[in-house]
Amino acid sequence: MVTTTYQVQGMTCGHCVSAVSAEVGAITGVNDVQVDLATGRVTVTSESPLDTDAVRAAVDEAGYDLVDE
Ligand SMILES: [Cu+2]
Repeated sequence: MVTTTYQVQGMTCGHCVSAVSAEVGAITGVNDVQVDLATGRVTVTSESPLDTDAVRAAVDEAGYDLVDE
């Protein structure tokens, strides 16, 4: 298992958390998504390292932006 943390911009409420969780959770190989609304931190557990562009696309699909670190 691999755990990766991303920073997502624009989430303001529980609905935002649900949208991001659903989209990122739908990426192949993702087992778990934990979103901290207060900080915008999204912790993703997956079977193997994820393609950042795939995560970015999923976050974008949900309507938010992945922040480059
Ligand atoms: Cu919201």
